[in-house]
Amino acid sequence: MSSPPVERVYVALGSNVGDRAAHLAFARERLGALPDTRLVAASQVEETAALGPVPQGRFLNQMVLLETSLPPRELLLGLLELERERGRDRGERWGPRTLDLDIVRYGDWVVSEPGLTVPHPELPNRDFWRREVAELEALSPARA
Ligand code: PH2
Ligand code: MG
Ligand code: MG
Repeated sequence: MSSPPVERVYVALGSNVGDRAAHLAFARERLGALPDTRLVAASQVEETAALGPVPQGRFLNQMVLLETSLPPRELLLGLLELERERGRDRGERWGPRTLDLDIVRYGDWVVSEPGLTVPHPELPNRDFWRREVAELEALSPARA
């Protein structure tokens, strides 16, 4: 029997409420423990000014590289569950959050479905995401 393909997936971590570093540490640990998933590398943690229309506190942001055979929708459900466990309140769009986990790239896949757009549409607008992805590509180059 053939095994499902493993994809390289970039997931962005963000937090600007509560113990931000602890929320990111929780995410790194639990992402690596998702089924059929391995955490390959993590970028530096960066403190960033909040982007967008809502005035709010500064974020800690970080990117991780996963290898996973979970399909994108299943991975997304796993991310949403981790956000919930960290008490994420989904009240205000782009509002403050304990933990935000976004699929930024899923291999070379292009997905456009309700609640799931890959690559993430904000990737071109976020210098820190592009810097973090480049850092991870250097740490763990994709095999040809
Ligand atoms: N996420 C947002 C809105 N604004 N700003 C920064 N600096 N970092 C984020 O991760 C972020 C944001 C919505 O997801
Ligand atoms: Mg986000
Ligand atoms: Mg999100």
